[in-house]
Amino acid sequence: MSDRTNVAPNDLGAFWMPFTANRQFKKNPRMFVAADGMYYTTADGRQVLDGTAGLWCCNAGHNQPRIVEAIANQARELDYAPAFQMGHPKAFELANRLVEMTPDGMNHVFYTNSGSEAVETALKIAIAYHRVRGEGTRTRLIGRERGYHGVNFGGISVGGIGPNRKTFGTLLSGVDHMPHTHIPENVFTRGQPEHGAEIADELEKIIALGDASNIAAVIVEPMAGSTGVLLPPKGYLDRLRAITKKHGILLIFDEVITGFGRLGSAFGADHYGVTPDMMTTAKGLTNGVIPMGAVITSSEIHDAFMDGPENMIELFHGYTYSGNPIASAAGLATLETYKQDGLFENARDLAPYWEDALHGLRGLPHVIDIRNEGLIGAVELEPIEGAPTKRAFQAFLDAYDAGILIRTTGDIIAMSPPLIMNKSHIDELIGKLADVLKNLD
Ligand code: PXG
Repeated sequence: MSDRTNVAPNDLGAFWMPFTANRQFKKNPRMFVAADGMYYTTADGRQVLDGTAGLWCCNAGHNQPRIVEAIANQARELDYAPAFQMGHPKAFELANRLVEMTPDGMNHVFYTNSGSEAVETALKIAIAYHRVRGEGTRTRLIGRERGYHGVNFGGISVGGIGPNRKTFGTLLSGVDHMPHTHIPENVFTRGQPEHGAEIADELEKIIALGDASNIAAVIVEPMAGSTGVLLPPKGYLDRLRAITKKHGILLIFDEVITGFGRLGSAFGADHYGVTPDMMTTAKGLTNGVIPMGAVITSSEIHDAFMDGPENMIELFHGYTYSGNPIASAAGLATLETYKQDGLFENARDLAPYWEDALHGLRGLPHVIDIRNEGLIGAVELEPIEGAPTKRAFQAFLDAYDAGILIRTTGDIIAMSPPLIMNKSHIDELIGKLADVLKNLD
């Protein structure tokens, strides 16, 4: 077993790392060995400011005492309980807390272990929902170009990121994609862009072609994070809502990133004032500390399944770890922390300062766009000709050396710091990023 005095494993070969350039990483590994609050500690003893809340998930910062204690206590009290045909109190308590936070009418929670599983679950529920109501022809699913809905087969099928789909065969059949909302008119917009609400009308064309009677659901991220922070133009989500409602199509918001305060409200649905039929969540649900995801559905969807003989399973779906006790305890402590420490309010209060700091990077070399919303920021760099992604990846490496953690996707730098941050953290993060950009080839 390794401990803090043995932080450098002598063989990195066995672990096939996810979404990582394995050979490059293993030649020059970047290892974190501890974390507290806003900072990681590296294996060589440096402090690195977390500009990404891990992977958009540690919204309450690291080593949060309430969460750490809840996990330890739960492990001692009840480590695991079967998830099928048995229950334990904390899974129910967490579901109640979640539906209290979600928009009116979103009243039921189905647990998963990740955002990807939440997406698969929501897509399956959508198709099954129409079937139990006697509309079994509604099986088609509609996603969006540049959408990210995790990495399982349903998610990559409705997703719109080429490399995530390219090598994985036939995917799901019966899927269409709407166009993305990233248009040149909105460059350097602060917050939600003005132009592009009409892009939602493309959905009408897809419906006309496929017929509403064949379509189960539309899935979008309210704000597309992973693809490089693409914001919904003003009015766009309202139009999607109106069109889906008109045609009896379910609207799923994938809130895996936008959930739990990232935009300064509990969910993207609140932030943008549009209520979907289902929401997928994960990440900030447990502060990223223990894997857990959840699909939150309207009563209408849930109730449609509560039919037939009472001794029958209503939905043939679920995971060994659905509502796992330790994950549930972590979830409860996380939600309590958000509330007690006013973290969503902190995100909202800091957002203008964050926006100003970010847009102060305009004019630095290679910067071709800056986007922000809540405590999310993106800086898009001009790609090196013939070598896309290289410039941003170099920025990531330089930033790490300079003591800040950022993310890159393509040539876009994305940041999503923990919601516990303060103005001096913003100064440090953006100040160091400015130095990195000034010196970038
Ligand atoms: N939906 C959305 C909207 C996501 O952003 C998932 C589903 C999948 O969640 P899981 O828990 O299966 O990873 C995500 C995940 C990045 C980055 O750097 C983004 C994600 C994951 C890892 C890195 O942008 N999003």
